[in-house]
Amino acid sequence: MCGIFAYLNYNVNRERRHILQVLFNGLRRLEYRGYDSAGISIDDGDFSSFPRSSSDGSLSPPPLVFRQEGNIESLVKSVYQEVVATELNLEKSFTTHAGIAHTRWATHGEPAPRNSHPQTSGSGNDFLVVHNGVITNYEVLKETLVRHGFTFESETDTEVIPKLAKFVFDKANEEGDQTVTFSQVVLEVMRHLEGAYALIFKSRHYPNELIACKRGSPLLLGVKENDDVCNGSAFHDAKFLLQNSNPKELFLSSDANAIVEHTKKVLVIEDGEVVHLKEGTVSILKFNNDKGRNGGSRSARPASVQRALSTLEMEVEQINKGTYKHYMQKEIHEQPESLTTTLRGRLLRGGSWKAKTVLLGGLKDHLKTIRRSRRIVFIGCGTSYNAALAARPIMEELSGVPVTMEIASDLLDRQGLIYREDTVVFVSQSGETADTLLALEYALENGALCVGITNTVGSVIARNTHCGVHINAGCEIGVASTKAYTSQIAVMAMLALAIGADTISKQERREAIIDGLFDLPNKIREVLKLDQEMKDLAKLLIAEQSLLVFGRGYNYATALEGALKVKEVALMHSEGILAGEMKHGPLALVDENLPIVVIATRDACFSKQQSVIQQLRARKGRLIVMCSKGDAASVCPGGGCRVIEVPQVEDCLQPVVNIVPFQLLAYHLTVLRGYNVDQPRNLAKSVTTQ
Ligand code: UD2
Ligand code: GLU
Ligand code: MG
Repeated sequence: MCGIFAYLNYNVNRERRHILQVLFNGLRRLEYRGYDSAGISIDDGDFSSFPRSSSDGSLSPPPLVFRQEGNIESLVKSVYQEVVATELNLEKSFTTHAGIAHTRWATHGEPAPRNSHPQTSGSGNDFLVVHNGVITNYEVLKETLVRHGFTFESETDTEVIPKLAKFVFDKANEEGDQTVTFSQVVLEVMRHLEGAYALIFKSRHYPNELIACKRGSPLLLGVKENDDVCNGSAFHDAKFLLQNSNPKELFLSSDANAIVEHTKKVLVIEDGEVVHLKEGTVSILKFNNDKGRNGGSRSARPASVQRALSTLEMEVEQINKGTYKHYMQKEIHEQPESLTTTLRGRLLRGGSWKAKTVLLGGLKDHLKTIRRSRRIVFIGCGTSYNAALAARPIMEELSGVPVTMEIASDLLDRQGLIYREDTVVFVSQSGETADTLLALEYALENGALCVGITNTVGSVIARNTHCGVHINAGCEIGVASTKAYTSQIAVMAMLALAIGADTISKQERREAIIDGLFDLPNKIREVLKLDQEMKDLAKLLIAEQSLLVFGRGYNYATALEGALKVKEVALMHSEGILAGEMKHGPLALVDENLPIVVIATRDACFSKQQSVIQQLRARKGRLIVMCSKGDAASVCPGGGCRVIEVPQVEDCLQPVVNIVPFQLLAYHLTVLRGYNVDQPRNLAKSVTTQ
């Protein structure tokens, strides 16, 4: 769920101080994902002076483990305090060393040092494990291990893993197999684990080695070879890279963010693979008979696999805040650029500049099937669901196919109906949202055509869908999604254009939308000028308990997403309401105190929204009206309500513009109220557990 980082320097001299810095910086790169505690493990002595020990572990000293509740800086502080107290030598140099680190987002057991990772096999730290995800069968495993004499000190599901590793290792040794390898131990452990996980193992029995494996949760390996010592062409041979014993530094992480500053050469570890880092080589074993992330019997023997490295397309600058105070602020303001990259290469004006079309490379072979489908189903959670909702009207209009909406968890709870004739569109920024992923497995089982819309190339959803579109919004770090939302809507509008591209009668409408898309980045630049105005509004609302947002039609989604932003970062109750439902309940709340935003930009619903405003004013509602430029007088005749004027765009693209003032409002409210903008309380960036 949260973050994993590991650093192995092989035949490269590194002082302990440096190793600690690399591990801490790795954790800082994962910080944005939200976490409640952190921990690391490094070696006490230099393992290279110890031969591989026997099961009693008497030869090599146990690795050191540091764990803290709270933020990374408190871990850093406590580690340096320990260093002083125990006179640990920071200048001590290691030619080879394997260190692991973790940020935890508690699922089992409260945030506390004993529940933080690395979790251990026992007092000698024979096996240490960092884990992202959830082990669903930990209770049975725990019972068995307790029967074999293990005592547990945490409430985590994770603790069974290092203990199981020790159990397997000890058993092999008792049976006289002193040659059992680290990967054999882990493969045996993995056979018993059910659930979703990314794991790194460190062991005093296997000094300077690490094992990484995963099922469901993401994990990458970064490889940095020392160019000075590598010669010529061999260096460029990816397979060779994984197998030579040149000096090198290896990084493992759940997130490319923590790797990109060291190297761009990566291996995206796949489900079921056991990646063994040993003596400068990387070997991979895999179960052939993989039954998917929920486990199941895997009787087949693991086979060794060859994989080539790929190159990360990310730039280090993308993960820095630049001149901004917060990632959320940076990401709001970079929307003209993120939308430009989303649209790049996908809007065509034809040779004559007349035939305007959309080209989505990932979909062109599937459009016929999509057009023939009986239904289009959008599936997402949170902001991604809202983005799909914003695109629903234009999708129905242009495709002529009915579109239904599903919140992923609800579809799974109901085991709702999905048919072979359906096209199911999965929307997820990270491409690893647990509920969306499970809904994908469910839709695949039911034979539907599965389309992904994600921001993360190589993510599980991108890989497991039949086809899809990357939104290319660039790395989004703020937990509250902003630029991914606007890019998702832009992509789904293009999806609607591509699906509907063969209907002559709608050619004019389509061209107007394409023109609108071309101009969208400019319009976003314009609406961003409302920054100060939204800050002023935030000052007015700072002490409010609640904020209602009324929208309808294209902007029903804006009401939901605007309220979600305010809720998730500013920690203020806020509710998005379909204006058509006003008289069926919400109207009872209206008085002169409760602030209400009404979205009344120009579209087919405009006159209905005007009447909503009148009815709210008749009840002395405290109104803030969002309208198209120049419409202040018509939405609020006689004055008396606060007005936010936004540039008008093609109706179906208006949600992209309209959400921006809400993002700014939520941002300023959060800062003014003194809350953490980038890591809102209790939330994580990508929700990889159910
Ligand atoms: C591809 C390249 C892009 C550039 C461009 C040139 C990638 C990732 N993209 O962009 O760098 O070279 O071609 O025309 O190499 N997919 C899924 N599920 C998803 C998302 C994507 O299956 O959730 C598939 C999609 O069907 C396609 C591939 O991934 O086969 C790449 O998708 P894309 O949106 O990046 O494709 P495109 O043509 O815009
Ligand atoms: N389920 C584990 C725990 O609660 C790991 C959580 C995580 O992914 O951070 O400790
Ligand atoms: Mg979200």
